[in-house]
Amino acid sequence: MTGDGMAWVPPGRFAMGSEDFYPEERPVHAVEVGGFWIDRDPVTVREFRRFVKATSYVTVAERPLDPAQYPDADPNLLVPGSLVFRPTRGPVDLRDYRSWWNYVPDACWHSPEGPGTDTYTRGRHPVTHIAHEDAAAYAAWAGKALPTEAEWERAARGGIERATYAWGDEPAPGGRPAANTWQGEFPWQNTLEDGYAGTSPVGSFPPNGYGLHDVCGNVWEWTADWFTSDHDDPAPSPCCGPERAPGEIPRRVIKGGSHLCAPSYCLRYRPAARQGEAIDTSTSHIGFRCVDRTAAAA
Ligand SMILES: [Ca+2]
Repeated sequence: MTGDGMAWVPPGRFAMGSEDFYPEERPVHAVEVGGFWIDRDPVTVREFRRFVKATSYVTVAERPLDPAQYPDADPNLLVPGSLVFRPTRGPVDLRDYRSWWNYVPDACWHSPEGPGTDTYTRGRHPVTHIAHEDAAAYAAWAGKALPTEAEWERAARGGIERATYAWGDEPAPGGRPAANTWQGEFPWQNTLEDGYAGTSPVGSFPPNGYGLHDVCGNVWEWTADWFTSDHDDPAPSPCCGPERAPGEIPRRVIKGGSHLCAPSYCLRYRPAARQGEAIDTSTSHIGFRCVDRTAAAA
């Protein structure tokens, strides 16, 4: 399986994090990572369909919700579904994400905008509406694993130390967008300089130094790590799970930003950027890729 669509990331030390953007990325610190293989592209709709056909797997977004688990939720929203982005008609208060995120019943990986939508022309797009356990189930089936945050960030940096982006420090080298992000005023005016309003076929933008596509933009990608508010905050042991307030859904780290990242709102299409995502949440802009730590170097 390795070598086929995967790239080798050599063992080594790298500077993880950034001091220049958001507090959760601080401090920059040296991390040692063993060598591993990683998918060159995010897992696509076509690949995920193969997994579902082989296993009859049902994603979290397709399952009924247990009211006992969501005591504060509106019962009308306790139906299978997922969060779908919809642009607003004009400028809105950027602190209220409910203006552009909509819980859409029956939205899922094969109906990304809800009933009546499909993925027939999006086989090579990254799969979306994937909760953490969906990504982990696919990885196990494929004989792989989800990357740790450090593995993901080292792979995304492509061997360029301390650069802002996966390709260097310039936002758009040669005046051309280097990733599928959001150009214009989020969340209402998308000027589409990169050619894509939503997800884009994997590999539509140049690879980084390790041969990886779409590490910046397109879709956020799940990692195996629990989220902490910064790199000084020790991550809880994976066996114990994260510390959290009662009733709060634990969060894992997602990386890479998405087609919804606009510099004016969320400059997170960078290797150091990170967010905590509730493990049961799926959206139209989160996918994943896998690693293989077991196979030998090429
Ligand atoms: Ca775009």
